[in-house]
Amino acid sequence: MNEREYDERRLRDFTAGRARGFSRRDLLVLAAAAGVGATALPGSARAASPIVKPLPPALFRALGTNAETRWSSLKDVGYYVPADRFFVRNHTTTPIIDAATWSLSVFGSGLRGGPVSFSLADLKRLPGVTVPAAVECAGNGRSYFTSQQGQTVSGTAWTLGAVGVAKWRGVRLSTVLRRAGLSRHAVDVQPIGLDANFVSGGVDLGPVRRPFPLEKALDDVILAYGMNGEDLPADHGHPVRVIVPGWAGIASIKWVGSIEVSSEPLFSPWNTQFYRLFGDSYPAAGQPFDSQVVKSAFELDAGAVFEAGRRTVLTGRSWSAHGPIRKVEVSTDGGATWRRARFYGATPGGVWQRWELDWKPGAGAHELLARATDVHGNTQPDATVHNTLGYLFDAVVRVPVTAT
Ligand SMILES: Nc1nc2c(c(=O)[nH]1)N[C@H]1C(S)=C(S)[C@@H](COP(=O)(O)O)O[C@H]1N2
Ligand SMILES: [Mo]
Repeated sequence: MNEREYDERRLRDFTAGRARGFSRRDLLVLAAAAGVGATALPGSARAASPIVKPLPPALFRALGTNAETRWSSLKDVGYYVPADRFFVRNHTTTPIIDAATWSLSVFGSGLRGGPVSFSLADLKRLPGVTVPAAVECAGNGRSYFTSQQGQTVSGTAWTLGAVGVAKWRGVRLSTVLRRAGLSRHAVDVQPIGLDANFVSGGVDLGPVRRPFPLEKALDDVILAYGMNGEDLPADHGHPVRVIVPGWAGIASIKWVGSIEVSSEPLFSPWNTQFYRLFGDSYPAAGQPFDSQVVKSAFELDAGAVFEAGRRTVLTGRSWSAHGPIRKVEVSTDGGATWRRARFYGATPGGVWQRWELDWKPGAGAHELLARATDVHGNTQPDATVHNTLGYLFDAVVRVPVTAT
């Protein structure tokens, strides 16, 4: 089952009042109780800054509690994005969690018995897997709704730096759920973060959490304790996070402390209020969304300056949640003419494709465009249909550069 089918089924349940965990009534009650503050969580101290790692301007653009990777910092970097430049998307603040005392509680009506707890050592004793996967914010590229399409959207004004591919080390969620004693009646799984509750418009929405179906949980989801051969860093979910390959980044809950396994559908504000397409082109209750869309980025920053008349090599990457990239076309003249980019490098897991193109710019202003197509024929349009929360911007991005 894909994310869209699942979301659509659950939306019908939710609007029909068949919601446990977070119903429409809960939403109204919460809205009425505006002003409730964030609840302190035991065992997780807040750091002074929302992000623990250094954010040098050569590697990141800081955006409130978040930071996006500068694409120029990925030039000459391998397939995987090193942790020192991997984007951070925090609803609140990175919590500092002691791995020695941390434990994961698996609980709920979808288990045969009561809650089962796992220490980090318990998880590391189970068979391990290493999985190349992207984490990409569903709002990646959001700022282009405004700058390219003149539309109003709300949310973090990412350019294209809210994506990264890493080699995640961990244990399959299926292994952990089976150990915990999965019942035949289990349908939904919802990991819950240990970071502070998220408060939106004065309403305490509780801990960051989002459900997915058991089918996905048993397919390719992992509980990761390693990233690119190191322990998971604080900002990316230390000691353990969920990785849900191909799904919107919000599914990959960081600092996971518990996982509910339910015999009934589960809901959270992160699949009813957020991470849904709202706007003139969509149903009033919002349209659930599928996995991430096709995107391309040059490994440079807007406004980059080249030497006029000198041959250079433009590089970039393209990716699609639906499968490997088949071709990438690049324009250096604002979309008037297109050339096929050359692919290079290994592509473990087919998560993204690196490419390059020779270019000898004349003096003056130029506009660079890259358009990818995946093996299923999904490609990038000239414009993305507007949605108010600015998700899933898949249109071709126009990058201004100059040569002098
Ligand atoms: N507990 C928790 N998990 C979370 C989040 C969060 O704020 N809290 N943000 C989510 C979102 S919206 C995204 S896009 C990814 C970002 O992962 P990263 O910060 O490791 O890049 O984490 C997801 N998991
Ligand atoms: Mo996100």
